[in-house]
This record gives sequence, C-alpha cells and structure tokens, in this order.
Amino acid sequence: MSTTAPTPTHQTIPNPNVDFDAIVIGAGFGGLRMLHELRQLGVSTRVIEAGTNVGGTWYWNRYPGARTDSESWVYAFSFSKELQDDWNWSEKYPSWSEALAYLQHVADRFDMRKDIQFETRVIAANYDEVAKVWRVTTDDGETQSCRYLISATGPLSTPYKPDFAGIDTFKGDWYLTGRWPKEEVDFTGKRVSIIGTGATAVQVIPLVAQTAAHLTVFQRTPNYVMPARNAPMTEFELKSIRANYDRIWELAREHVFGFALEPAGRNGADVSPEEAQRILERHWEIGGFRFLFETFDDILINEDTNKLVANFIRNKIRSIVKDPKTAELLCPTCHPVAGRRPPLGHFYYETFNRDNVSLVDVKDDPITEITERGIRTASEEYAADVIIFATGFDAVTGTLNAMNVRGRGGAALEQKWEGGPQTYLGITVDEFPNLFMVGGPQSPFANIPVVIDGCVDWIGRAIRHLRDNELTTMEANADAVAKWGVHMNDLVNATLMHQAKRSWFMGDNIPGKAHAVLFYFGGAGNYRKECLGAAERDFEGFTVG
Ligand code: NA7
Repeated sequence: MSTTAPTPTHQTIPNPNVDFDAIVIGAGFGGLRMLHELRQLGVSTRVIEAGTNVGGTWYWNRYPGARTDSESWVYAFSFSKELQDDWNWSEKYPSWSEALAYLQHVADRFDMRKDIQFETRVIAANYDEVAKVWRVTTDDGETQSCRYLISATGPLSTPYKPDFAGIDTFKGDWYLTGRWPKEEVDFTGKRVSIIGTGATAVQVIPLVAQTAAHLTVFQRTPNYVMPARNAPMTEFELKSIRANYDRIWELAREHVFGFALEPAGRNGADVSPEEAQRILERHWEIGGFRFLFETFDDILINEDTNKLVANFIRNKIRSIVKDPKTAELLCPTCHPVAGRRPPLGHFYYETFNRDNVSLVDVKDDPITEITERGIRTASEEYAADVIIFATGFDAVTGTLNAMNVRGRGGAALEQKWEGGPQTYLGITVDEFPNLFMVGGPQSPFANIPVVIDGCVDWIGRAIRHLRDNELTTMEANADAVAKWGVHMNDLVNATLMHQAKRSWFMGDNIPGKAHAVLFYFGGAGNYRKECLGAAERDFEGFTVG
C-alpha cells in the first residue's frame, strides 16, 4: 500500500503568533476529513483526540452487533479516487470493526497520524480578543493557540446513562454501549438485562440473546424496526459501484438523507391500497432505509401515508412475533414512522421468539433503582448478572457544551445554548469568531459522511476567503443566527417529526435538557445549497475583518 500525503494547493506560511493555524477537535470521520482539507489549503493543523486511535464513533461504540445503518459505499470519503479504488467493503452494512479499520486505513494512507495528538481531551477553549486567537487547554495541562478552532466531535459522542440510585451496590457487571470495553465481554450462561430499545439496543439484543442464559429487555417506547438485510458484497457489486461512483455521490449529495437513492416518484395516495401493500412488501424484502425512501415520497409529511406504513410495520411485527402479548408490546403507537430515528434490525423481532428472551414493559412501571441483585421497577425486581445500558446520548450539543468554550467577552457557549443551540448554517456561532463546527447542531440529520463533506467544503471556502483577502476573522451575525433558528423550526414543523415524544432529535431524551430542534430537517441537498449560497453571496450573514 502506498502512503500518499496530498500535495497542498497552497504553501504553508508559518504564523509566528500561533502554535497552529487550526486546531481540530476529534479524529473521527469529521476530523479526518477536515484535516485533509486543511492540508490541501496548506493550513498548519493539530488534531486533538481523546481516544488512543482514530475512529470516533467506531472507536467508542464497539458493542456486540454495532454496525452502520448506511450502505457501505456511501459510508465513506469521496475526496480521493485512489482511496475509493483501494478499499473493499466486505458487507453491505459494515461492522464497527470494519468501519474502524477503514478510518485507520485512511489515517495511514494519507499519513495523518503525525498531525494527531491522541489520548488528550480538550477541557477549555478561550477566545483572546486582542490577539484574535483561540487558546485551547487540554487535560494534560497544556494550552495551545490557533487562528481557527474547528470542532469535529460528532453528534453522538457523549453517552447518556440514567442516574438510577443503587448502581454502586450492584454485585454484577454493567456496561454502557457508548463506552464499550476493548476486551471481549462473554455473556455465556449469564442473566443479562438490557435497558433501551433504540437503534443501539436493536443491534445488541439479537447477538447477546445467542449466548446469554437469559436476556431481559426493558422497553419504555417501542420503535419501528425495519429489517436491514445485510449481505456480503460480491466482486460484481464492488466493480459496479466503483464504475458508478461519480453518479453515486451526485445522488447522495442531492438526497434528503444523504443516501445514493432516487426519489420514489409517487405518494401514498397515488396508488390503490393493494398496490401500496405490494410496494411495501417488496421494499420490506429489499430492506434498510430503502423501505422508507423508495416506497413513497410523502411518508414524513403526509399523515395518511405515514399511517399506512405504520400499520404495515405493526402487521409485520404481529406476523413475526409468536406471542400475541409480546407482539402488541413491540408495536409502536405513540409516534409516526421516522418521527424518531427508525432502527435497522438484524432478526430483531425474531429474537423475541426465543425461550431465553423476555420483554419487560417499563412505560407504566418505570425502573426505580438498581439493586445488589439487578433491576427494580415500581412493581418487581429482576435478577441480573450483567446490565447493559443502551440508553442513548446527550446528542448533538452535549459534547460541545461540556468543553467550556468561551468566545468574545467571555461568552460561554453552554450558557448561550441553555435554551437550545444557536448557530448560523450549523457551522458558526455569533460571539465566537473563527469557531467552525463540522456536523454541528442545526446541520442535517443524514448519512454523516455526506453532511461532513458539505460542512468541511464550506469551512475550507471560508478560510480561503479570509486568507485570499488578507482578513483575520469571520463571525456569524446575530440576526443571521436568529433567522436560522426560525428556519429550523419551520422545517421541522413542515414534517410529522414534531409529533414524536422524547426524541433525541429535539433534546427530549435527557431530563432537564431544553426542547429545541437539533437538526436541519430540510434535506442534505438543500442544506448544501443554502450554505454554498451564503458563501457565494460574499459570505452573507457574517462579519469579516
Ligand atoms: P436512543 O435512540 O436514544 O435510545 C435510548 C433508549 O434508552 C430508548 O429506548 C430509551 O427509551 C431508553 N431509555 C433511556 N432512559 C431510560 C430509562 N430511564 N428507563 C428506560 N428506558 C430508558 O439511543 P441509541 O443509542 O439506541 O441510538 C442513538 C443513535 O445512535 C441512533 O439513532 C443512531 O443514529 C445511532 P425511550 O425511547 O426514551 O422511552
């Protein structure tokens, strides 16, 4: 394998006033993509990463069954044809270890590690208004300065574990999926309890059930789980994808959720009920998000179409799960399809037909404490040797808020965002000059490499604009930020998503967290156009100086 660092299109000009032109926080998908862009620009960069290796999400979420829900060929970087040609995905939905191996391959292939400082966590970032630089303090006691501070910390990087009383008294072992140990965990012969039935738990449950003596699943809200239908990639498919990569990326950049799919070209009302069933059956067999995006184009905006799809899924659950009572408990009734992030399953519903799996409904009988022996709900105690918390994340803003970022006049980001994030384009924040976010709050919820690519491209343009015009700072205007916030609400209100309860899309999964729209729900393609438009209109909405 050849090691090819990109040739910068600009020469690096040492800046005596700062340690680095740019500091990037995080070495996952976003951080690596940003580093590549900055190198192309000849911008001296240091990436700071808490883990011992690159990988981000895939470094931390190594729980059994963890894999992407995006098809492998679009869960990748598009910046290098050589990279596309030399990497072979083995499965349609790569496991965490394959996704991690891919990111490690990228870091090695482009000789990125020399610019990454591992095992270091950013604990504060302060903007020095006089020097117009950021000073970034890390947990090793060091402070480094930079012109541009770029966060690439990912939307799901701070796991959430409910604060149940009694956890310290528990005699068994417990694990948090978002901080899974590197050593293998053996469940053979153990009584395992898992709390949660979100996308993570849906991946863990079928695997743990295979070796545990008994698996008890604690469900508060059922979700619409669609079959993923994972499969090995064939030589033919790999060749065909390589030959069509330009078109694949073109489609993915245009698609609402960043996938290489064309619109279905029909709405639910365009076909007879019999034809609708046939379409849904066919796409249930195809699997993955194609079930949502290649059936009807109005699932997320039309109540009737959404109900049609919801009924179809509930009937599938009833036809798969043998015990009628369990089947009804697994049927979602409180939110529209895709109102919350729909999980992809690998024999998820089938797992509840096993003799060693039981489902506990904690909607009206909540977990009250962890005891020495296991989990206690209001009415009963359930014995366990192992507890798995698959209880989600303080999504999107959690990591940024915890980083103690202070901008002009000592403005604290966490305080500014008390009522929910405020950004312009999901990339910048007023009062925080030269702070850029890759995949930050109020950027799209979509296939993440596509979102990242758009953000990084925009940040690259912004830095080039500053440099070419001999300018030092770029800061979003407060009115542009306010308008973007209104826009976020308008976009979500045009869909059925606002009907969902306790959705992490709106911050509602974390007790005490403000209810606010955390994503841009106008589609990844439209988002890119809006961002490019602002750049092309001479960075409209920004003060540069
Ligand atoms: P999610 O989707 O936030 O799921 C967390 C699960 O944990 C969900 O089922 C919650 O129930 C449950 N939960 C949280 N707190 C409790 C308490 N106190 N009692 C019972 N159950 C609880 O996180 P995931 O990690 O599964 O998925 C996050 C994203 O990662 C996913 O969407 C992909 O994009 C990748 P609730 O639904 O709140 O009733």
